[in-house]
Amino acid sequence: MFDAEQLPETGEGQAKPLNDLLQKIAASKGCETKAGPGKSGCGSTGTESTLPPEIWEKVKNHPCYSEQAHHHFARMHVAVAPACNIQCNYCNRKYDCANESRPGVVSERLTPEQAAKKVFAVASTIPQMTVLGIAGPGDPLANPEKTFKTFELVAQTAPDIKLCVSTNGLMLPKLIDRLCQYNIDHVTITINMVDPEVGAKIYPWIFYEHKRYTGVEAARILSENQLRGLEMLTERGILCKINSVMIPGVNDAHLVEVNKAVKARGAFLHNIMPLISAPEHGTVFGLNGQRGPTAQELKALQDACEGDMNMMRHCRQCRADAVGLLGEDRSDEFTTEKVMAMEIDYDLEARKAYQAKVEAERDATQAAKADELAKLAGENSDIAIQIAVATKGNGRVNEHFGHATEFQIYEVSTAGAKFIGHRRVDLYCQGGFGDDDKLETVIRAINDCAAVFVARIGTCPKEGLHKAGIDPVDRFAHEYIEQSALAYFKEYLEKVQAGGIVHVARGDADIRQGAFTAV
Ligand code: CLF
Ligand code: SF4
Repeated sequence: MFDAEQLPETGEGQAKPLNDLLQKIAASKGCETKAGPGKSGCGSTGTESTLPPEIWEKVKNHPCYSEQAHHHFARMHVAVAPACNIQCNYCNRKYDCANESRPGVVSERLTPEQAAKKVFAVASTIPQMTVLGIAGPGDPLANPEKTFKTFELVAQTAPDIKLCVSTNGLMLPKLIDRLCQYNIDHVTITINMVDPEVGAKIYPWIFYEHKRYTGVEAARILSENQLRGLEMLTERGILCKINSVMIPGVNDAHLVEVNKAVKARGAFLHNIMPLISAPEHGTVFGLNGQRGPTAQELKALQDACEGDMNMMRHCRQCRADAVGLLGEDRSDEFTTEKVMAMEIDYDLEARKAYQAKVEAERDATQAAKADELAKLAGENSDIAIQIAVATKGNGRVNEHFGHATEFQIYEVSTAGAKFIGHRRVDLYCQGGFGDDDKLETVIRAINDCAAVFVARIGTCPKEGLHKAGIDPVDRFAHEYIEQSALAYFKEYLEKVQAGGIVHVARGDADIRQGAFTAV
């Protein structure tokens, strides 16, 4: 807990353009969602009880399509697709596709055969790895032979692994039949605009049907193919997620229109990601000083777009060769050299048995959350707080403060505990001692939170957090996150009601912008 006097001054509130934007978004609520095969009003927070059985079956073990699943199930990417057919102003082609990866990341490129062996190696070592995605380093559908060959090889040996692809959408209408042939039932399309005038500010050129197009014409062709491709996919019952990069002053207000357009075409999930932009990325936006959104600007847009189609908030902008749970990266354990030397035993039954245990753990997490929420029944308060959590996965508070490379953020109110995002941070612990500069960056990253839950924390960072008005809490070590957050919130409300503390809205927080070369 904290005293009101310890709190830093609250920011002056949201900038005017953002308020205008929110009004516009509120007006867009209730827009038509055309139902169709494979679609549902629920998204990444959907559960077994809220989703149709056939949709639940598709999302229950997919860490990107189900927020619950992302605490327990892993994905992997193989970097088999180097070429790209468009140019985005937030991308430097020296690095991985920035539509799914953070800028500045370079993945190890593989042939389809190497990729397939890597998939079997990872699946044998990490039985909770349920999804293979191809997301770069360029555009998978600009490299159809390599992409489809990889899927074909994997499907032959590992039929239990879900196949997933992420694309800029330019080639979708032309490749839709081949895509269906390979049983790919999750497709992500990055759609940043539905107005070519906006698109011209994001895409300087595209290469289509042996010809280079520029400006508004390029954006128009891209947009038409993206929306047509989305329609064709949903007509065929393929679950579609839309990624959009939020670029303040360029497409932030316009993403409302994008949200409406993709909802109307049956998209399952919308993932609005922050632009990550810094000069060292060498991108057009990085070099011209284009900023990314703050944490609260991003949240406000996600909240306002959240209607019939839920928003994905747990995306980690993974690298094109990522391996492991979202937020962790085990790709170093599976370099080509190591994989080629591995003896692989692909044991389907052992994988199924392990995954059944993981599902039981997930069900226990949900039951504990429901029990705790029942204790808040009858409380009548409009207070909501945010809590940052250090976790290694499994839905538990199980990471030390100093070892955390990210914090998961939950919003807690009488309505429940809801995952609303994550914040990447510099490691505080530098091998035996804490770094005060790093503590500053951690505090800026979670400055909108009232508390931080950790498995363990030292005296120095505790004091720093207290001074910043953030309550460091280690008494829920190894407990379930959401159950703990609700228990904390109940005590918080009781203290507010008893006059022990004064609830004050927190300020904004930073989304880290620098280049990432690690996870
Ligand atoms: Fe990969 Fe993308 Fe499939 Fe997931 S990632 S191709 S849908 S398996 Fe997931 Fe990573 Fe975000 Fe992508 S967290 S970048 S949304
Ligand atoms: Fe880069 Fe991906 Fe855009 Fe191609 S689609 S330019 S790889 S961000």
